[in-house]
Amino acid sequence: MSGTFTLINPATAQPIGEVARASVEQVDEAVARAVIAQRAWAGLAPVARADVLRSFARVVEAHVEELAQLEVRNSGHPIGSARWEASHVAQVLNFYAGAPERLSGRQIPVAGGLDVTFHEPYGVVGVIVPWNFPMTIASWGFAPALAAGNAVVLKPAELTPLTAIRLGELALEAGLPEGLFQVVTGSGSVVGQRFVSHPDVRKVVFTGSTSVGTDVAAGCARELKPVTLELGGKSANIVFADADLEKAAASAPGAVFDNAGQDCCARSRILVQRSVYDRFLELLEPAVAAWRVGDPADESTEMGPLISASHRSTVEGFLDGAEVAFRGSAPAADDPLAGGFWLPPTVVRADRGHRLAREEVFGPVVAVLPFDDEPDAIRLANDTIYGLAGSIWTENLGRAVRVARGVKSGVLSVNSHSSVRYSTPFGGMKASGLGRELGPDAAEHFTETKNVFFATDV
Ligand code: TXE
Repeated sequence: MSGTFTLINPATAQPIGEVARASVEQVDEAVARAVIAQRAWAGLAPVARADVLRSFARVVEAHVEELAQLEVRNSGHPIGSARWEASHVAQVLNFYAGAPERLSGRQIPVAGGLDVTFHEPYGVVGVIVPWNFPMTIASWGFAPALAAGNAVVLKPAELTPLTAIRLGELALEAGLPEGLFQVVTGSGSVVGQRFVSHPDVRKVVFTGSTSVGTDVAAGCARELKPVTLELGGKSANIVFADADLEKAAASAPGAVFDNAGQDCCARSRILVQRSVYDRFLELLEPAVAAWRVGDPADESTEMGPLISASHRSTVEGFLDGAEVAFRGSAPAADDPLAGGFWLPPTVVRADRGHRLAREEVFGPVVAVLPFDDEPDAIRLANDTIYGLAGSIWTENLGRAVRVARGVKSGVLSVNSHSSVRYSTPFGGMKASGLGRELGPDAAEHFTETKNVFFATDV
């Protein structure tokens, strides 16, 4: 299958361009080019690879505004967020530019000789990216993979390929060799599947839904191919009675409504200790009302539209029969942007067991549930198939430590909602994923250990 697909600006529902739909043959040609480019790349001195990646970082830095504007049009991200995302890509590249010269092996004491290990690149790595954070998630795969001596073929999501395509061009401008980092646009079932089945793609990085991720992992298992999975989430924001309630309530909207809730780390459940439940909701209501939803191009906007009409109806479906406590705003019917895929931020009182309390919504909907005590909070936080992120609000240090150890999630934050820093590991437990991205060890995850013994006996 080939041809093109049409891109839509989610804030206006208007078409903004056509993008090529690659065929299996075109994927195979890209992989063949990558195989050749990788051999030369891995043969370069580590400092030479580091220099090229630093140059790539600088070129991205010089194009932050252009990349951000592309993301505003293609994904509906508020311009302030899009600028952060583009700068983050430059920072990720800069951070992993340090890796080629730091991928040290070990010297292991053995009898009769010298034993050393090498971190060998896999070869070609396939990176499959979703539509929610097109640039940043792409960079978490391609930057450390390239740093470790691999070539990368990258498939952006069908809905949001524009920034990835531009990053592919900027890589060439920065001096990356032809074929080393290629962006192949097309459908998941063709391009993504070919990354899974192609014998020369030796590792796959997938971010997306848990159901597709499970199939990708099964396909990789058949090829004995390692896979990193970043999947869904249903993260809890746990607020204890002894917390700074004003601060916890003021920051809660950003923790779930950022990117219109289309964030794997969205704190889409707020668990509040019963004794302060009503007080917390009183404080949350004005914070949600003040959350600025509107034109993504406006500097003061905090939340844009959902990604597509069909995704908005999926999210709306979750609200059928739900007990809505209060809602924020969205462009009114007479607004020029009213045709976009808007949904106001929505706060729901949910029972344990309701699908809003357990399933990933991936939209601006948060479920608020009361809990009784510390063990109950941990039990409730863990009452989902997911285990990606979470926040704990308490002024009691011992409690913060106990709850952080008790919640089965890969990324937790106490008295804040931070999840992503390029220098710290990121990834999920349970159905939220397999493996970790970012942090000091990510480049090593794109290598295989080789052990070599040199006999010294005469
Ligand atoms: O994801 P998909 P979609 C969740 C979220 C969302 C739902 C669906 O709940 O509403 O998933 O989103 C490619 N082999 N998350 O449909 O289908 C696809 O082209 C190989 C959560 O966008 O999983 C795209 O590039 N690849 C998540 C990528 O996989 C395939 C982020 C993700 O698509 C493929 C995104 C196949 N058979 C969605 N089929 C998070 N939590 O961050 C599709 N793809």
